[in-house]
Amino acid sequence: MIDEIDLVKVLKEKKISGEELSQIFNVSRTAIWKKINKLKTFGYEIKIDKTGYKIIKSPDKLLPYEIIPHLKTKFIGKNYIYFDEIDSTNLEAKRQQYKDGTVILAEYQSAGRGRKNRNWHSNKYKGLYFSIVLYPQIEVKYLPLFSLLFNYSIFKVLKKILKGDLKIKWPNDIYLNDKKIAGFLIESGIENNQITKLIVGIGININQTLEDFPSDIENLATSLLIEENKKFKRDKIFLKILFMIEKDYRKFLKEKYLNIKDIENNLLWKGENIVIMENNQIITSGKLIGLNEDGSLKIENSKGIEYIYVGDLSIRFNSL
Ligand code: BT5
Repeated sequence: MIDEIDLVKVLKEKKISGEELSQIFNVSRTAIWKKINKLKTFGYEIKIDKTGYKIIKSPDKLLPYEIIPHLKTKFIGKNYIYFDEIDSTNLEAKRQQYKDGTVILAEYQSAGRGRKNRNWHSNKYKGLYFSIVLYPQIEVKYLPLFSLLFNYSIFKVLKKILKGDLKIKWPNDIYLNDKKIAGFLIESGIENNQITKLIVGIGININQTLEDFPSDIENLATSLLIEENKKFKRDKIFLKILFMIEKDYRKFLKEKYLNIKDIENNLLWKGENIVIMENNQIITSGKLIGLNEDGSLKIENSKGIEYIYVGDLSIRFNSL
């Protein structure tokens, strides 16, 4: 059996003959030739001449060969499941009993989902669409904090590489210059008051252009490319995110504590008048004060302080 990850590594390092490759991997030259052809179908540009093979260009894809050798994590992503296309990575995470830390990524989702069965739009090879499978075994009261925990992990990674105005929108989104660049769909399995399983679905718009977004979200959605006027390396961002998520997740499980103030300081619409909607109905409104220790949102209105546990936020315009 040829370890394809090793083969790609060797082919990237230097030009190497078929003879040498068959010795290294202890297989026939025909077997090597077949693997080379397989890599070509993935988009690798391989220079082939009488003296050997060399990868001269790798495809802009998040293939296991491009991710696994560069992972800096202890368990998240070690089991990395890659799809060129799938219906939804969250659905896939539910179809099988994947082990702790499994990351399922798709270049394109034909039925990407948001919360409440809303739709998540993906553009092939332009965003990050993935789900992480975790088995935290922690009391259910911590569930609302997980959205904020992962949201803040991603926020920190993006903050380091972006110039624009990055904000956390409670509870599940990240906004850049007042438009949505990322959303989370966290699904959980609960038994005996314990969170036994978490499926953390994450969608991030990276290299989309304006034309890539359908008309129903063109005023709401944006990408890193649109806002920062440059193309980003998806693999680099993805690897950093997995590292940060693992670090924050492990710390949280150990300490059972999240520094809400850090998140609050970066909250979208803090101090502004907002409305809270559920199923397209306004359920309440008020001034956004901040976050409570349990992850709920704190607003102030004529009734005093209200704590919000579910709902979608929007800014209050004068006409409302
Ligand atoms: C979310 O829901 O924002 C959660 C999105 C989670 C997507 C990931 S991708 C990997 C994993 N597999 C899945 O199937 N899903 C997860 P919500 O807060 O309900 O927002 C959904 C709304 O965001 C939609 O109704 C649109 O208005 C808007 N939207 C859809 N696609 C978008 C995009 N690419 N960028 C920005 N906004 C989008």
